[in-house]
Amino acid sequence: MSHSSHIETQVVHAGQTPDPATGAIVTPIYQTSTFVFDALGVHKGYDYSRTANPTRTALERCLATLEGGDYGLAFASGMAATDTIIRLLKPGDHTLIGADVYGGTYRLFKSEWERFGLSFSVVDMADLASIAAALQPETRLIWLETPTNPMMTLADIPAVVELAHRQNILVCVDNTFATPCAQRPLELGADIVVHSTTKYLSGHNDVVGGAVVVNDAGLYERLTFLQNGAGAVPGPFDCWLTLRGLKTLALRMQAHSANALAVARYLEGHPAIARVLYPGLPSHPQHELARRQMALFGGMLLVELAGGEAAARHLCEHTRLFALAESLGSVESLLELPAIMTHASVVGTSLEIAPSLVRISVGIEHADDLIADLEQALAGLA
Ligand code: P1T
Repeated sequence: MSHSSHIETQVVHAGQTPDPATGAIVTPIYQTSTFVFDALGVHKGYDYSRTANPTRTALERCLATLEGGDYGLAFASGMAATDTIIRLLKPGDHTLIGADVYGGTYRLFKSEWERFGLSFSVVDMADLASIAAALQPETRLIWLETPTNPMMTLADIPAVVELAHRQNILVCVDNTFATPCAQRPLELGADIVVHSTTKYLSGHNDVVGGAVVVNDAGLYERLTFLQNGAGAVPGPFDCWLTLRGLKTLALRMQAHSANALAVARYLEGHPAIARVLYPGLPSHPQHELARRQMALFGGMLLVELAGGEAAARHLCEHTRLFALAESLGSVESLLELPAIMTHASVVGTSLEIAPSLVRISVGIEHADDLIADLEQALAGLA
């Protein structure tokens, strides 16, 4: 599959050819841990499924193509992918992370990686001057989420890359919220793309997974060593489910984005809502950057309830269609209170999320039904 074909075509075909043994059009689930050698030192390209498995290879090639990259690696979760990237660093190295990265990413920096001599600073990635001021001689990595989880803040990827590359600093972009349908960070100059494939890429709330995509052969070699060496790999069935979900990614992202815009506009006009943060709304402080950098604005939004924490809790507990749950990016609409759910691990730090904020993952149901559900849930508050 060439990188020049359209993403609607790539999601269906990239990395996948009819099965050489049977002609099966769908890549089979190669549910095997080991592969028989033809002779000593001679095999058909696979020897052990921690190292490589054909279902995983298909997924890895598909992910690489979608991100416009040369090399893809699949992991057992988004956090396993993140942890593997951090292992590229050595004691004494310094990383910049955004002011509202996913709580689990912050938690590992604070409670684990710091213990191994990896220091980090938290910066507002929307502000280039803050990034420049936070750089140290030891800085080796800038970790961006754009849009961020959950504040929906954007980082100007090419501008950050320009700053970073002057000092040989790697730029890693967590592209989970945007997906390659909306934004391809490698094409904007980033060195590494990371995903929780648990979210939009698999898209159906039925599998946990992660991915890394790079262009540099040396980085790929190191990451492959770590993927095999530490072994946080996904099983063949999980890879197959992710490939299955990916086939409709382009269609789903159109639906997520259209629904999210409709919901965002509705909520922006509701008296119980003090603020809506959605990159597709002209009121988003970085709407111009969003238009420049993103082909779609995605399905995630954040709302602040005028009535504070009590109102936010009320909304979370009174929807019927939107399910109260962690995670995001699936066909089903979800909502949650980051302060006590996904981002509980940053309570008491400068990254704390206000309890009046509700994160909404808009699914692909009919927009009118979603708005009617929010209407009835907010009725008691307006
Ligand atoms: O859950 P896992 O597949 O390990 O991915 C971690 C992760 C990484 N990056 C981002 C931007 C994420 O949102 C996540 C997981 N986030 C949630 C579970 C959540 O509800 O926000």
